[in-house]
Amino acid sequence: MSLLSWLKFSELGDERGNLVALEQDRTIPFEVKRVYYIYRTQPGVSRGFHAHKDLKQAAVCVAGKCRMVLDDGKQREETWLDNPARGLLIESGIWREMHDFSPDCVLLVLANRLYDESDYIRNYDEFLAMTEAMKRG
Ligand code: T46
Repeated sequence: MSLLSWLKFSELGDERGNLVALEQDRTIPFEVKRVYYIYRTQPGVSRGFHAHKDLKQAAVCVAGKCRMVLDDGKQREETWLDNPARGLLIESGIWREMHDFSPDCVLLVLANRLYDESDYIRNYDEFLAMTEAMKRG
């Protein structure tokens, strides 16, 4: 099964331009407790390199583009985030990396929990051990 789960947002466009509305439990399939955005990423910088123990997120590039890599410990998939009308759903227990940010990239992320550093797994070997432990139950 693909790790790439997309949310398609309606573009409420008219002659003035476009508008996308993101609503909890409607366009976004979870309770939205936190919103953050990543912008002015410096050339050549990659971000992420961690997983979350218990966090759902939806990531949408509202301007520009970046390349998102998702990894569940068994398979690794990547995609470009380059469409403000399309969000990528990222479930718990998924390693993520973001690469190749365009200079104008604004990556908007909605999350179902408040920030909690203890929810992060920032070591890849530790992440693999966690996915193995989950498989064993
Ligand atoms: C994720 C990817 C897509 C906070 O204080 N509050 C926050 O809500 C966030 C997201 C971060 N921070 C602090 C923690 C670090 O000191 O901001 C600093 C940068 O965070 P981090 O290095 O984790 O940023 P990224 O771009 O590697 O990862 C972020 C999110 O942290 C992460 O949850 O899934 O974007």
